Amino acid sequence: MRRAVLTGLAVALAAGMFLQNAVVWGEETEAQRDRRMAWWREARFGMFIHFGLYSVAAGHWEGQPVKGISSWNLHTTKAPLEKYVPLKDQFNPTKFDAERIVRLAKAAGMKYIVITTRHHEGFSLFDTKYSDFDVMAAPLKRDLMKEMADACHKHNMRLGWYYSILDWYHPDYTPRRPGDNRPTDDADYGRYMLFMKNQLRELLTNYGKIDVLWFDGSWDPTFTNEMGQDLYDYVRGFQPGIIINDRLGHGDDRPGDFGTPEQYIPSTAPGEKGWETCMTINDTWGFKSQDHNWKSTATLVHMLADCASKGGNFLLNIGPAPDGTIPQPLVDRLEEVGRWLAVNGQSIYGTRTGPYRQPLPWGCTTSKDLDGGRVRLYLHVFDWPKDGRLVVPRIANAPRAARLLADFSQKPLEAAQQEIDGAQAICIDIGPRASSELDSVVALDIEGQPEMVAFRATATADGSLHLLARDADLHGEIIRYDGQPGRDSIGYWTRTKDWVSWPVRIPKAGTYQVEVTYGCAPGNGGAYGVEVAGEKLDAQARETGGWFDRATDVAGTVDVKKTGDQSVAVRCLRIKPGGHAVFDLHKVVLRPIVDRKPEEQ
Ligand code: FHN
Repeated sequence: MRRAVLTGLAVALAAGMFLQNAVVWGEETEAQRDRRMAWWREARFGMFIHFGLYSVAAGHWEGQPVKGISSWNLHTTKAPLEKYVPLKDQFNPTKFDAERIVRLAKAAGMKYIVITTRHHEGFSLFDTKYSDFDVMAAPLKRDLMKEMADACHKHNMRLGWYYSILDWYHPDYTPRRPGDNRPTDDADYGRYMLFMKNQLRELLTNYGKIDVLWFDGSWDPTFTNEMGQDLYDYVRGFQPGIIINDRLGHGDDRPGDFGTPEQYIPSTAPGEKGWETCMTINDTWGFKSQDHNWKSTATLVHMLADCASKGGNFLLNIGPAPDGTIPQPLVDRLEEVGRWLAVNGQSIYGTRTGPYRQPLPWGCTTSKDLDGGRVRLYLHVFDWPKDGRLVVPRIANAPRAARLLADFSQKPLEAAQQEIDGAQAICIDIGPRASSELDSVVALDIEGQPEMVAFRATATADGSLHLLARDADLHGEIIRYDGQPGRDSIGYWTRTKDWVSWPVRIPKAGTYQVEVTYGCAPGNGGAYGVEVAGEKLDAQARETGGWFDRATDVAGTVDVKKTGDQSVAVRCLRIKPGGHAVFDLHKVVLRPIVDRKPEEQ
């Protein structure tokens, strides 16, 4: 009875609200949007919290461990809904302590929190009038979102709501998940949209200021980009300053203020729109008692710096235990990250991308403008050079000052310009020992905006051209450079649309032998193409025993007709069926075989 009345009321209310809040934000200017997002871009680092009935299941079902991410327990097990729903009668996280969580986020140096108000399972962690499947129907009987909102507002912590479009419980949501055989004859997606709008209105009017709306689960075809735009405008109608992610539909033109790469960091800085990598500390969203695969704190700090070096945010996830406490391995790591940020935070917060589009052999860079026209480059040194000399490659600016952020004596470091590999660079004497086991940051002040010396491979004495992974331009989001000692390779080449290129200066026309050095783990490989000044050849990538067990193949020869400034590209043409990557590329060598007169340019 309660539901029927409420549904009817819901339809009237939401329709009314819809009309009242039918605000179209399309006319927001870029400058207005930048102002709205300024705090978020400055923040760089946030806490993600996944909590729900799946936390009670804790990665198990009927006494057996369940593979995959904990938050997908209901989907993975294909459990009948009538067996899953009673989990709510066990949802009693009496030790859930919002104040403690906010204090932990602050100790970690996090500037905002995004928490699941309702995940795909459909269970609402807030007191909602539009569903009986909520925290008030569980033994806990506490509005956890009210507790989170109060604690965040009290401690001046920005707060975001995670809200799932996908719903495995609501009778009006289609398509059904595997194992859910409920008929769909009466399912009405329009009514489901009203249900979501009613809940979103509750979440945006009952809990004070909300800074982020983090939608998720919009991949089913029943949800359209038009619906996404409708929800985007509806949400901003209640809180105009709110920031909304891009999980509101399909394809590149779906609405949203920022991109959301998940469990990976784009290899090169994505476009203008803001972006935020969300990442788990072990392998699962939501508590999973058997998942102890915790990332090291160094890995987490490197990820944070890598995101900032590409102009992105890092949203790091915790999954509270069934009793509401935070597992100690998470607390330990977050507190250690916070101690690092307490010393090096200026190299993350409020920074923008450094002058390099992808990581350098020793780490990555962020930057900030200083007064008087100088620029501060933050050099995040993950791998301390053994000779104590840090090379900042291909930069023409004069160094003005350099120091280690962690050196409280502020002892100036020797920094000088030097030609390296045929291009101007800055060399800094940073001494024999790293200042941090996590990430040693050198602050290098230069005169003026960075003047980068474009890389261009030139021929060695024998006329050959050596193209190394570290000098390649990467094109694509998944492919990435691995600069760890002994690696210097381009990996994660899992898509045919990702490719690499080098600007080169071809000294002479003629036939060049193309030699490719790569590694390829068992079960992988495929076909790749090399293009030299417009001349193409195709070749096969074979297994070499491992990604870093390298082999050098003669891919073939190309008859180069154009000389001077040209380009060399390597593309993945096909990945071996069953494999997931074509190879890890280390270098390409073009070796001249026969001379020819250069063709008219
Ligand atoms: O299915 C969810 C998953 O459980 C988790 O919430 C992540 C976090 O971004 N989003 C979806 C998977 O992309």
